Amino acid sequence: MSASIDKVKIVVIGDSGVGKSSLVHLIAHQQVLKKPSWTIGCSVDVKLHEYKDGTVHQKPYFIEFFDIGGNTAHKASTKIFLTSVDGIIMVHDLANIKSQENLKQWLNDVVKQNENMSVSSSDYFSNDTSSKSTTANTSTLNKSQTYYRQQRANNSHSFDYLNLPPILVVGTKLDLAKTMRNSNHLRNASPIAIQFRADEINLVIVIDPKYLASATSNSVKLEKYFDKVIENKIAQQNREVFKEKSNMFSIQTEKAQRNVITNANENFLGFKSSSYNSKLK
Ligand SMILES: Nc1nc2c(ncn2[C@@H]2O[C@H](COP(=O)(O)OP(=O)(O)O)[C@@H](O)[C@H]2O)c(=O)[nH]1
Ligand SMILES: [Mg+2]
Repeated sequence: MSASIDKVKIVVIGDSGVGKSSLVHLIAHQQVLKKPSWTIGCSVDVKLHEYKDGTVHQKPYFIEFFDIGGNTAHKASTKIFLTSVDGIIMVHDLANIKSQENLKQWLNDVVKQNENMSVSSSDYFSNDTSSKSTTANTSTLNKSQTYYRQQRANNSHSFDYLNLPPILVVGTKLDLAKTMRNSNHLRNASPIAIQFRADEINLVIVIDPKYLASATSNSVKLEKYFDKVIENKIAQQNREVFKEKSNMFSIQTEKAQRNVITNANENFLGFKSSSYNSKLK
């Protein structure tokens, strides 16, 4: 019996030239990408990952990496690759501070394509027009939705209200950064990783692939990150099933309550009419 293998989608974002394609190639093929070519649009690579390796819950998963071309000129056409995201790898060049700052803009592009990443739309303010909310309720929901949308438009870097999938921040070109006069920043967690409570690894990708060799602390972190992405997706799927079931349950309860009321009314009327009849006799 061949069971189909489940998959998760991870988008790899960051400025052009930071090393996204080199990173994805190294993760997926355990080899250095010799001559990285300019990524146009998006390229997809796949890795087979053992979820919870070595435990009774072990299960193979495909991890799909959507390596998004960093050229801003193609942004409009790459949007379509940013939907249905289970995890985000944000890549920046440790020798180029600007590439870290720009990650917020890249993240913003992902959020714009995934309504479920906004707490405002998924958890509090359902877009479901079939729900039986009163007119008054609907107008408040719309006001709140408009408010959050405006917030998002006004401050494109405000991520406080977001429901983001697991994020991994990867700093590349550690070799180049170490030779910089001021490399103090390498000792501490990066501001971007702190802001998004993201896991973080710093690497030399092309020159020294040993940084990701198996059983190194980086590769362990990476494996754990993939497990987290899968775990998060499973939890989300369970929440959706639960939501569906509880909706069904509330519809059934409502029907049952209506039946009880109708029966009670009928009994009451029946009782009245029978006692009335007996009086007449
Ligand atoms: N020195 C050094 N160069 C790197 C490293 N990672 C990537 N590169 C080089 O950076 C350039 C851009 O890499 P690429 O993967 O095409 O970046 P992308 O545009 O983000 O996909 C290439 O010439 C790589 O060989 C690294 O860790 N150290
Ligand atoms: Mg590339």
